[in-house]
Amino acid sequence: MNPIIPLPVSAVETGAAFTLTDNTTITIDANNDELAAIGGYLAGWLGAAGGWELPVTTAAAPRAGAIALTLSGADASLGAEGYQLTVTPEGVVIAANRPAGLFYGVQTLRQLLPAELEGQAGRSAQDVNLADWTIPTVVIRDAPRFGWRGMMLDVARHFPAGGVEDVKRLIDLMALYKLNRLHLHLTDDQGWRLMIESWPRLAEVGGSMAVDGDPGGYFTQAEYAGLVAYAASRYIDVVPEIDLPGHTNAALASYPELNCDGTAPDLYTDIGVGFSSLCIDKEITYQFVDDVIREVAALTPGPFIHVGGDEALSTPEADYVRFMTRVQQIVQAHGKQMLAWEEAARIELAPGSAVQHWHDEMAAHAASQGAQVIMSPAAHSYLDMKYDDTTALGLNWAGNVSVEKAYSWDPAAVQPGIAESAILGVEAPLWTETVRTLEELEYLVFPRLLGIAEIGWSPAAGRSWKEYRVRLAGHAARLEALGVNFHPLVE
Ligand code: TNX
Repeated sequence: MNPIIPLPVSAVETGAAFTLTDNTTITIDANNDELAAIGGYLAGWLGAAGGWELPVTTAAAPRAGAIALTLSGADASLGAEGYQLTVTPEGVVIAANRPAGLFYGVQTLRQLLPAELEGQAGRSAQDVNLADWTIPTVVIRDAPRFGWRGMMLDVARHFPAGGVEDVKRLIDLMALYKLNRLHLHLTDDQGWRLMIESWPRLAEVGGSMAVDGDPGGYFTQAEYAGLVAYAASRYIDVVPEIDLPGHTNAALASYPELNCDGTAPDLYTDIGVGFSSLCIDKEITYQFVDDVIREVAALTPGPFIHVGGDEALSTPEADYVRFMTRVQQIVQAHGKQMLAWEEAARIELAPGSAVQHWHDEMAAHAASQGAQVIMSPAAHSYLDMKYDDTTALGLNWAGNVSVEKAYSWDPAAVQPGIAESAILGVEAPLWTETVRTLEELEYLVFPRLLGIAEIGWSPAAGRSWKEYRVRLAGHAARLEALGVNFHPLVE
């Protein structure tokens, strides 16, 4: 059997094989548009890989020779994202309680098929070699350890060179490894990357440049809504971040009235942090925050709005607490829950607010207040750290993060005072101070993101680098077929 990442909870091979043929059909439960969409996604993947068309039909019961996707018959204990995948000589049945589970079962089926079938759009039926389509019979039962399995992309320091298409490619790659949250760091000192209709200069002026004076860019609201919908079709929630009250030079440069002295600073193209702050005593600051959060909330189906709160080194402590407390109220007034970097644990967190751990003990303080925590320890999960001293790209303030180091940690053990019950899940951030192109982005993200995906999904017991590195090596051909520019999988 091909190596599966993330490792399933259990997989028992049963000693025979199933071969897809041009008679294979995909069957789904009747009257369910979401299942029709997942069936179409699978048919599209198989079609691209084999140059054939598999019909998607509805069926009351699994049919011989079919790949059945059904919401009947799954164990309730598998929850909302779990699935059972049963391959027999007669066919494949994927059963789940919710459509998300079927989507993940489809990703596992995809990994069971040969890696060379990835990225084959344009093949014709004559190229199909039936031997390529044989998979061992197996019974897989699988469900995630954590509900939040994310990656963060900083589109502020550098805006993706290929715009929304680059982000969609990343979304597709995340889906293959069962990740379900894409946190977009939309604003920072060097750029504001989402059009806010009530404050258009944020994007027009604040989005016009990037680090080193590189080209800027921003998402229109229509483009952003399109990304949210595309991600949703891959069971990924987009989590928007508007970084406040520091990391705001791009906003301050766009509107002089947001500055305490009424004077707009120049756009900033260096990579220092901690020098900018919104003007905490001006009422227009809160009008600005309210307008931005209202527009962002309207674009966000999920429950959380991330409001940054990190490295506000030029905002006095008392001002920070007053400001973030008010921001928390504004987020709630727009029907959302506040998410912020762990520095925000300095305020009294409201029920439902959550923080993101990255470098110190503040998240433990949030947990002691009853808040949920997302684990992004820089020394293990920061995708912008160099792999080793020879890596040309990236930073190293948190040390080098080898492929092994990105895999070898546990969310419930890495930081004292944060119990498993307080942990929503894991997220790997890619800050883009040094990242200009999709190729560079992929080099830093892959393969470390696969390890983060496994930490978020697979049971802690039994995970080991020694075993994982072999499975990871087995994914080189798949990433190659997908055209991913990855760092060597195992050093
Ligand atoms: C720290 S992590 C930051 C970012 C930088 C990053 C570079 C965090 C909340 N703040 O502003 O981009 O380091 O690694």
